[in-house]
Amino acid sequence: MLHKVLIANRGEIALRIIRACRELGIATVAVYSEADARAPHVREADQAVAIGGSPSSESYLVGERIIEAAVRTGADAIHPGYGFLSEREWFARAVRDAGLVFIGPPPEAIAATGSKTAARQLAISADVPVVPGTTEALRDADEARAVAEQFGLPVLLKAAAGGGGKGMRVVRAFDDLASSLESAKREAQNAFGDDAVYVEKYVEGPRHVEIQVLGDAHGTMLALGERECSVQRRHQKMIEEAPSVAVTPELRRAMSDAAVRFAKAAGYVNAGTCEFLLDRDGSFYFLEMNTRLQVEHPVTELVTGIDIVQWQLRIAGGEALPMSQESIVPNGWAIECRITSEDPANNFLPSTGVIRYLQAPTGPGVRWDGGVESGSEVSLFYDPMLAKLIVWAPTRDAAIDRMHRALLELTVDGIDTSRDFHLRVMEDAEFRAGAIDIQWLERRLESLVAVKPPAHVVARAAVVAAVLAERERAAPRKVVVSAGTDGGAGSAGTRQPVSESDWARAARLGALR
Ligand code: MV4
Repeated sequence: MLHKVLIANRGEIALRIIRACRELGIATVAVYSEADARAPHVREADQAVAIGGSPSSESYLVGERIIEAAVRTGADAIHPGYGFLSEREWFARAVRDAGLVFIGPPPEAIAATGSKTAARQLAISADVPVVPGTTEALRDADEARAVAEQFGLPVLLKAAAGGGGKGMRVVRAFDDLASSLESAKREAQNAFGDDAVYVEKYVEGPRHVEIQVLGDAHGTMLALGERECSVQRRHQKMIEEAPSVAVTPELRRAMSDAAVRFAKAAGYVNAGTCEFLLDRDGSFYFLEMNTRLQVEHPVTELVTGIDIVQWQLRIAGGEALPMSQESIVPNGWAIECRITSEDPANNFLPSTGVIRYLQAPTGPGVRWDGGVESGSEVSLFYDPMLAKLIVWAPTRDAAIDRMHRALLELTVDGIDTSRDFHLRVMEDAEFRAGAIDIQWLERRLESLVAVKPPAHVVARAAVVAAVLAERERAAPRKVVVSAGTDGGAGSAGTRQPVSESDWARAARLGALR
């Protein structure tokens, strides 16, 4: 049983972990950088320790200072959240060496899954399907050519130390092999300090489907079903859902069994995720294991009813999982939209500034996992994800409708966000049909961000906005109208791009006068 947990993270995930601790009667210690001195996670924890300057290299990435803070405050465990130190083998080891519990897998399991080539070998040994290819780094271009001839083009060169698509090259012609290998090796060396590159057959147009696993220290390993994560841009996921339209109960069982076999072979304990490519023909291939709590864990929580973060804490405290695999069946549908401080209309350029006003959606089936509030300053020091908006409904159609409704309720004033982009996705016919793959978003992006309100709506709303601007002077921040950057007739003094749904809402509000 844990008594006090230090949370080595910030933002929404720090708050998520504080909430789980509080529900279990565990005391919490936050750590914070200079920029985060007034952040919500600092206020919500029972104690807080300043650990350094604003750049994460001076604070959230300084393992020894974080461990020191845990020892000093009498914490018995550290939860790393995601990102930062969460998948660093040395940190998990250092936490253990300091006599503390690392709330995550043993360092040996992080090591066993860290290299992609080693993970592929482990998968093969556990009878888990991988994409045809090599399990060793390529020696030279001649070997690359021989392998490509064996599997057929196109092939994908991948960095063994890889992640996030760095050091990856699709090769569609034999003549390009040598130069692609050179550039992949150079990029891998720069990104990871390791130029090992191997080769796989390239799978065209697959989905990214991952399986959440949860294992205790007593030999039980459970699969909590899949998440569909194909809606991503430049290897950044934007929308996730559970379950996946492409996964039948039979496929779920097969993928779940494969994930459990892999996790057991890796000596895994605690929450982890096996990533797969799901081909159009229904075959699936193991890609890699993420040895942390993931951003998108809430969609799994909502369809399984299992609180993954609570179980991370209980497992770290030595408890055994009481559920049976057969009892874990997804119920209904959950969707998550990542609300980021990026401007979709401007190539997702990061937006900074003070959040003048924030209104989070509420109501039936809505969950807001946020890390900011009205008055928060959004800087370039950290990840642009401000919050996750997650909904649950009995069916996928109802979940999409609910997400659209919740997004309409969301107001973030003062900075640009991805909100309008998410509204457009919820309105998209292909998305509603579930016809998505890992390239879908990039194909569709232009039409998703280019939507402009019809002229008659703008004309009507211009009048309404003037009324609301007047009302805002009377009751500041109760009503906020988004208006175009051109300072057009409808401007209420904000700089947020406007969607037609904003105008429609402004018109509705105006009609109440
Ligand atoms: C692939 C692939 C197609 N074929 N492997 C990208 C990041 C890394 N984790 C694995 N990735 C891919 N591996 C083969 N053999 C396509 C991708 C890929 C991808 C995978 C998951 C989610 C988004 C993606 C976007 C582009 C490419």
